[in-house]
Amino acid sequence: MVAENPRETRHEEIDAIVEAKAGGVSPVRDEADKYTVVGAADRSTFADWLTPIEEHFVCHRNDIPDADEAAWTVSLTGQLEGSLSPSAVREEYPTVAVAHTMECAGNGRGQHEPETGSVQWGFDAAATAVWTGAPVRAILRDFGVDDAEGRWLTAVGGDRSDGDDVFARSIPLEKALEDAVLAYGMNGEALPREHGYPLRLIVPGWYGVNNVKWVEELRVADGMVVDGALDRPGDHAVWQQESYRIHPAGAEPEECETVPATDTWEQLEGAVDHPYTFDANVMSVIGAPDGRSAVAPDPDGQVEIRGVAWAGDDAVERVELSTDGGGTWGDAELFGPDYAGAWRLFRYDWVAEPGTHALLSRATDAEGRRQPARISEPDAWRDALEDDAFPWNEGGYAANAYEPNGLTVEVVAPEE
Ligand SMILES: Nc1nc2c(c(=O)[nH]1)N[C@H]1C(S)=C(S)[C@@H](COP(=O)(O)O)O[C@H]1N2
Ligand SMILES: [Mo]
Repeated sequence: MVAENPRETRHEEIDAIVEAKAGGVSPVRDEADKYTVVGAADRSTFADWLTPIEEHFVCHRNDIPDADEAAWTVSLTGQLEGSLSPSAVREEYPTVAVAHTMECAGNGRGQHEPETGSVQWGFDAAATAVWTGAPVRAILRDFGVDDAEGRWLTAVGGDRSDGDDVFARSIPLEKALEDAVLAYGMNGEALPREHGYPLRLIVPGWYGVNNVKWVEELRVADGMVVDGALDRPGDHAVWQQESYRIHPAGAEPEECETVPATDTWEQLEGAVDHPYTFDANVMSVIGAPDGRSAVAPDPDGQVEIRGVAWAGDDAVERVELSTDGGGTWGDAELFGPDYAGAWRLFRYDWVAEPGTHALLSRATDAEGRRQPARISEPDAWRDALEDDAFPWNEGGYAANAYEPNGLTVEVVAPEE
């Protein structure tokens, strides 16, 4: 495919990130060759709870700002007044660590048929890191905000677009006060440039796009960002009101200042016409075996299947495993760390006969919502949900169907 406006800086950035991450990730380009993205290189990322920085996917639109911590400031605007330096964030507020499963809202986009454009992710744009920073609650309280009162927090990134749009995202103030963090550390290390140095917002359990990198403005207002809301040039609401909304082909979502429900699934079920991608939908991925080489069962004839399951800021209730392509299912065991907003590990002891087997996992969240089997045809929209399908949508967002994430495994005779 020939790109119209390939940006050479993209390639240099991708190459540098891939090199720095030493094989843990591989590049995924979009058709316009405009976006820097890299995703997990293989399934092994989904066999462990903590994702090393080297295996954590990277997704953003514009060139990474050449940030200097000493010169960086965060403007506080709207109903806030003042500014913050990275050293003030570090020194004047408590330090907390939060576990967060970051999933790009476009994860699974490449599973849509027909294709939906942009980056064709499989299941590779998900990862769990422990982020260190100051609770947004502590900062906002210091600036006089105690109550959510239906208000919204907008974070603006310091990355400059090659057009005139501003990377701004809004979340309900209630969520921001509950557990959001203005982060400066990742897995115990200084925040890497490509992950948002010097400061990024972390919104536990919410899709990647809400986790604004290179934060240079925080704004409290009565509504979410709409065009013209910010005191700066450019288009302010592209990433909140146009992109990252779930809608059928040809629909043009209206700008909203507020919505009756923020849970993404609840919006999809009908609460909002063209849902916003806020908290992540229930998902699971098998990490081992990885399907790349044949597996030999242990002397008891067993193979351990292991993976991760998440459900945004809801809890994972159950993970089921099928080793016969969905004909029969058994319950996997959930184990390991259990933090709101982060994935759970699951394991399943499989008595594996030699031969070829189709493995599938499907998770159910605490609200009783189970991953649908497949992505629907383009014309089904919400009706798809009743048919065990995820609605095909034009941006390819929030897909959580389990069949496309399955794998085929070759089992050989047990080890003696
Ligand atoms: N400023 C800014 N923040 C951003 C983005 C961006 O383009 N600009 N991309 C978002 C998207 S779409 C995702 S999926 C996550 C990815 O975070 P990561 O690169 O640390 O994995 O960052 C989000 N934050
Ligand atoms: Mo994303």
